[in-house]
Amino acid sequence: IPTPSKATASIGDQRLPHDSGRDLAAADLEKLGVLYYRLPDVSGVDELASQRGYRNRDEITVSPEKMGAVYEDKVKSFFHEHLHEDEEIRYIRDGRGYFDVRSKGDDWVRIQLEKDDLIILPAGIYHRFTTDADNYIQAMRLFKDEPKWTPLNRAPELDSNEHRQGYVSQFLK
Ligand code: KMT
Ligand code: NI
Repeated sequence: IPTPSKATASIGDQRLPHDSGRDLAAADLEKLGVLYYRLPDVSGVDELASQRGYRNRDEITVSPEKMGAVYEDKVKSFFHEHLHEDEEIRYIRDGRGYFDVRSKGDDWVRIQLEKDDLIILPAGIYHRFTTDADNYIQAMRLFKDEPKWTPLNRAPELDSNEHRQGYVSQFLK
């Protein structure tokens, strides 16, 4: 399946495409433990959620209209490289944005997402998020009971974090 995925440069405006011209397939993402689905019908999300034991969901709109003065700070904080100790599942309902994940060689891989795209980032993967130049995305966030979405910013100390170690041993060896 061709995915709307591109690699990215590490410099310049985070909201520009940084398109390397090298397309990725869903299989390339799978090797990094990242799952990508195109789900035009919300029933596909319901099915996936029940299979994986996700009973809760909410929606977030990231835009200057919705967030007001804190928008720019929020977007900067989402773009700080981090990991989580739980998976992160996002289902895009409107607008567009980019999730960047680290490749095996520690390069950034940019994943462009739009309405009806669903992405699952495994626990322990280093990543970041940004809106694009349109400054608007609406996303459904799926979670179990108490989501552990605290971003742990990239740091050498995290090499000994059990969730990081689990990710590295499963996907980066
Ligand atoms: C995240 O985890 O970075 C976010 O929730 C960003 C907004 S959802 C597209
Ligand atoms: Ni995150």
